[in-house]
Amino acid sequence: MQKEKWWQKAVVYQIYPKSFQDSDNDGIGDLRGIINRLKYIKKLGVDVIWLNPIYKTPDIDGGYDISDYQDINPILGTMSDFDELLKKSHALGLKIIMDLVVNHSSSEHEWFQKSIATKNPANKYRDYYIWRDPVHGHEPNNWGSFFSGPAWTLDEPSGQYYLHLFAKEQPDLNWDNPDVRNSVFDMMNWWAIKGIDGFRMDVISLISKPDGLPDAPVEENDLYGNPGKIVSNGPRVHKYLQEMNHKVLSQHSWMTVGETTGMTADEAKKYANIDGSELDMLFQFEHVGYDGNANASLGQFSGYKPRLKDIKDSIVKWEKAFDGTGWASLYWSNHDQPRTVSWFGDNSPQYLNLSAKMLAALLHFLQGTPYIYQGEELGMTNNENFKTISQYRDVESLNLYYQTVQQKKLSSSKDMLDYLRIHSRDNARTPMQWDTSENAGFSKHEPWLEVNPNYYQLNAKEALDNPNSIFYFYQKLISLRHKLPVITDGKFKLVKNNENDNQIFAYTRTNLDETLLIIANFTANTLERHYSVPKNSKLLIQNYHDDQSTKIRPYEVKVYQYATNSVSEKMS
Ligand code: ISL
Repeated sequence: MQKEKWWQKAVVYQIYPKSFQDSDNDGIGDLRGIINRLKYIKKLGVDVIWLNPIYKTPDIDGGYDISDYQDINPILGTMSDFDELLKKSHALGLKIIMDLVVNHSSSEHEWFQKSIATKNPANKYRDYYIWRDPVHGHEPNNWGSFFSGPAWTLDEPSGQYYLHLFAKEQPDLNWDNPDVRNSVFDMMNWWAIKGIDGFRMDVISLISKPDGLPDAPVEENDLYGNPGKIVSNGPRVHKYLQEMNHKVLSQHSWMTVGETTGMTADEAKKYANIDGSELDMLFQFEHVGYDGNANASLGQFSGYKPRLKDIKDSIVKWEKAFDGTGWASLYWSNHDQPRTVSWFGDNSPQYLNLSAKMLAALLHFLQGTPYIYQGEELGMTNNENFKTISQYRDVESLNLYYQTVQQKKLSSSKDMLDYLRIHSRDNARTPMQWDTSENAGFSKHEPWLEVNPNYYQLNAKEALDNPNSIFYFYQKLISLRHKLPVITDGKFKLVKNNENDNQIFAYTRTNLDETLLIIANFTANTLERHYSVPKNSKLLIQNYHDDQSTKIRPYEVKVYQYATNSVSEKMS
């Protein structure tokens, strides 16, 4: 039995700084805004704040294009604001983890500026990035960028192409170069001296490119190969992460979470092995990847909620995969996903509160470390007021629109706008809704991205005044995790015969002392089910005010608690 790590009991709150709180009224959230809201975060009861990138950036991709890893984006504040944020957070018992974006830098980073300056092989920075000669006058291979178009851009003066898996302003770093790795490790140690508490590592599964950079499979309706499939989990990724662990991570009592695309359970166990040789945990995307018939390049969408069965199979698979060997990250949403309640729940006035609480409880009783994305604790929704392309800011959404509608004419403008209204990353990035004042109390200036007009009904002030709010439900879930060891160490098990139930998710968590039984209705129907619950069990938390035993009402969730040895006394 491994000794429990501090982050195994922790709950993380994710902040997208541009959209959290504006303190200087320029329409963009900032570090002082976060400082001013620390009490709110503390009240929720979380342990850790994960900050999306706050570094110097031309901001082509929400700060995921960093031009100086050791400086702060002046629009968000200064290094002394950051120091103050860290100090004040620590004083409140809140840890801070930063985003580490080192698969690529910004094209404005000094390394790239030096890299592009000359083809002279004596220039040591040339090899910091991935440059290749043209093949038959074209790109070196067929890879497409994750943000549409080719993954290669020609630098005319040198006649070579550079690789960028994301936007052309995000050139990929060459991790096979030891100087690159050491520069990254030095930078991480520099932040360690500042006293941060860990890193979330952006697309870390993509850092080791396959030898020879072979062509990737081309999907229907696509002009380019999808590199995701062949770049993830490349040949030396574990070697590089073990080196990072040895030179940096093992020296600090941090938490680290790798964002990984294209993950399999076997591969994941190498990244997040409990032996601590690489990272502590991962974000994998399987459970947020079920999308009916969606096809981004045609702007098609299913319009239906993902099937519970798919989500359940995936959750069960990952809970089992990590059981005793690794550790899971638990999340419904982040800055790249639609809003939780709109996607998996029901954001109609009738069911928003109930379904948001159901989803929260379902996730927070699983084994792993839960992440709450800002506004999720209020039940913030997708922005149904996104009607024209000019309202969007996200590079992924804009590129998709221009390339599929205008260039390739694969989709009509209407279809694509319908698609984006459901899928665009900007749904998650609308400003935090604090109160009913101008711009939801986010800023006195017009915000960089429109506020969701539902802030009149849905905001933090209202939530804090209402004992039945989603906020207080999250607060309770977090405090239960801190109090009850079974939430951290209990064995996960699906309730018998629940595998094929497409309406109810029912599972137990059991340790030597006690058992929790979680029953969650994913639908707007009242369902009849018979679960055996021991006589002496206690209803630990629920989202209705009473218990109707075998009737499970729309989006109802209830969690029973009983002594593990009382199982034999079960009644039906
Ligand atoms: O956002 C996605 C789909 O809508 C993903 O494909 C996403 O691009 C992928 O998960 C990687 O995301 C991370 O790296 C990107 C950045 O744009 C995302 O915000 C970040 O979370 C490039 O740095």
